[in-house]
Amino acid sequence: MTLAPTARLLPEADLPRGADLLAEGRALARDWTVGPSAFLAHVGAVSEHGFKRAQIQAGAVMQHAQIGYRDFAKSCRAYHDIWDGAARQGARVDRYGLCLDWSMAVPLAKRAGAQRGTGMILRGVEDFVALANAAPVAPHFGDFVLGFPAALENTQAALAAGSTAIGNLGQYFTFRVPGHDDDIVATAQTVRALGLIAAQAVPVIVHSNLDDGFAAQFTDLASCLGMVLLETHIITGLVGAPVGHCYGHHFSDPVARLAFQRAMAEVGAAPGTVIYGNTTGYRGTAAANFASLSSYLLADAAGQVLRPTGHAINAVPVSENDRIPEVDEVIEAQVFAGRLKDFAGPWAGMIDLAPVDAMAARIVAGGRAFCAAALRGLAEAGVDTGDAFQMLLALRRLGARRLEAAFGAGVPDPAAAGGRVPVVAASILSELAEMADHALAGVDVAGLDGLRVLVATSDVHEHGKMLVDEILRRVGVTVLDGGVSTEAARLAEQVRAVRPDAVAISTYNGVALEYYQALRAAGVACPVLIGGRLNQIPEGSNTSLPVDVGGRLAQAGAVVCREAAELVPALRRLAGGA
Ligand code: B12
Repeated sequence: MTLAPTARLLPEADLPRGADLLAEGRALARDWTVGPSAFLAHVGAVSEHGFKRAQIQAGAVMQHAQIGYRDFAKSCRAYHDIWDGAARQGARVDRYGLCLDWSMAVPLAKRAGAQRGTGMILRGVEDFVALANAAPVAPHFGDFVLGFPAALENTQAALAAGSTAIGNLGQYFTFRVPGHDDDIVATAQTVRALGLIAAQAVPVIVHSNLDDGFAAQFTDLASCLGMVLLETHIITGLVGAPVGHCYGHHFSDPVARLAFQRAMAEVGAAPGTVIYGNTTGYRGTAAANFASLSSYLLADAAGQVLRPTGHAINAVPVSENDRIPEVDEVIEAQVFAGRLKDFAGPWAGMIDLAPVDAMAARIVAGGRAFCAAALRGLAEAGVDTGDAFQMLLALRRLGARRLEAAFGAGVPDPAAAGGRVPVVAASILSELAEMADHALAGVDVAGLDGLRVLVATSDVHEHGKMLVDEILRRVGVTVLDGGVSTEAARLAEQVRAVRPDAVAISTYNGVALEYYQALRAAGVACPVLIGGRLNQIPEGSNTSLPVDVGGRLAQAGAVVCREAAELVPALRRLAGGA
């Protein structure tokens, strides 16, 4: 398959040149350098890149925790107390992924009007510095820095705070910020920030969480590795900075998880930042989630023992699918990880590496084929593959599905979800199919013929939508695609255009009520079903806790669905059935 020519991919006549943007960023390195860091001083390193290399040599497995509360003082306390609490119980937290709010993607000057999610808001450089030095743990500014309109100013602040791992290139490709969706501005600011990073006197890792990016949508793990290679071409080849990859949220099969780690080792994608916890595996109670935690973390720790890639392991607290975890829960998870590492060496002896390495070899071969085909195809379409700006923008505009269909390593098959038979299938599709089976078990599906439902998401989380789409298709309802990260006003336009019988929204970012009200205000009058994470931090509240808004949504007229199993009965009621 070939791509549309650049005329359609990058039609603007006056796009900036990557080299100029990088030079602008480099020039800022006179004033913006890696600041003093409690972590670097403590471990006696000049950057986390060097620290990771030393840990690889020493055979040590590093630990990563994710934090970021709306209340800034609480975030600072957490930064210290998690490190301290874990250390008192014999575990060492090496790095924190700092979870900024999505409003932080908007430049400070315009941030007041930006829509807020549930994450941490830092008011300026002083906040970055105070937070990142609250304990000797490496600050990894991995969310909402690179990839957005505020990329440059957030990178400056992160560097000043002594951070030497900054991201998130994965988010650049897929995350959209309501009202601030100009991809040229986001790309230009990101390339300037990359120039500043590359010009530092010490190596600063450009972090990319593959699962935040296209890995959540690819159907083939070979395509995920292909992205690693493409991003390395851009960041190391064109920008001149080290890149550190993260993966894990969607990797539920331990064999594929380990195979992917060994595939990364094989292509030299090390040191990586973190192997993120398999958060999509958390669907039950704390007790059930402990089983998922043990399964993925053992594979990750054993992987580092067998073939270290410098990725820290990440024990996600078992409360994560309920709410943002509390400090004591993060400590508990870190202590769990510290102890599990003791078993990883002995357990590694139980692993038969032959099938794992056979899978890794297929991922590597497929990933290389994907990368080579993408570079060739982009060049044929007129993209300058030696220009970081053009490469980033072209990949972002193409999106995961078109990229995989055009350049995937699998054999083309129109019946396959990704347009090709995957070389090594990603597990998310089979997991969603199982969830659909579960949701439809014993449910009366009669009487839905002829219904047309417009399905959309308010943010990047699209598995809820994929599940709803799948269930509706199975019961013969016509699915109209309302898109992903669709702003309420845009969805209302679509409702006017296609006149569905109902709208189904999947929402996760803590904006459920606001989003629903905006839809109604924009004139949507048909029934609206809403599911996902139905919570919100109350406006004006300085607490860190989102509250459930299901009751208020129902009062306002929404059809609130806590489970996918409620979808069909709700539609039957709307259609006048039972
Ligand atoms: C996968 C995931 C991601 C992936 C999404 C990939 C993708 N392309 O979809 C990635 C890694 C990209 C991601 C990113 C983020 N995430 Co996230 N993510 C999750 C996770 C692990 C699973 C959510 C999911 O898709 N589940 C699969 C669905 C099918 O199952 P379910 O959620 O149980 O839904 C059930 C029902 O609710 C129902 N359902 C869902 N929708 C609908 C709709 C209708 C109409 C109906 C009938 C039913 C229905 O179907 C399911 C079966 O019953 C959750 C934690 C968790 N374990 O739940 C966090 C979570 C949703 N994420 C969260 C956050 C904060 C983020 C980020 C903001 C983090 C950050 N700072 O970067 C970003 C989002 C940025 C942005 N711009 O929007 C928070 C939300 C916090 C809140 N609202 O309180 C959660 C809860 C994690 C947490 N505890 O902090 N995330």
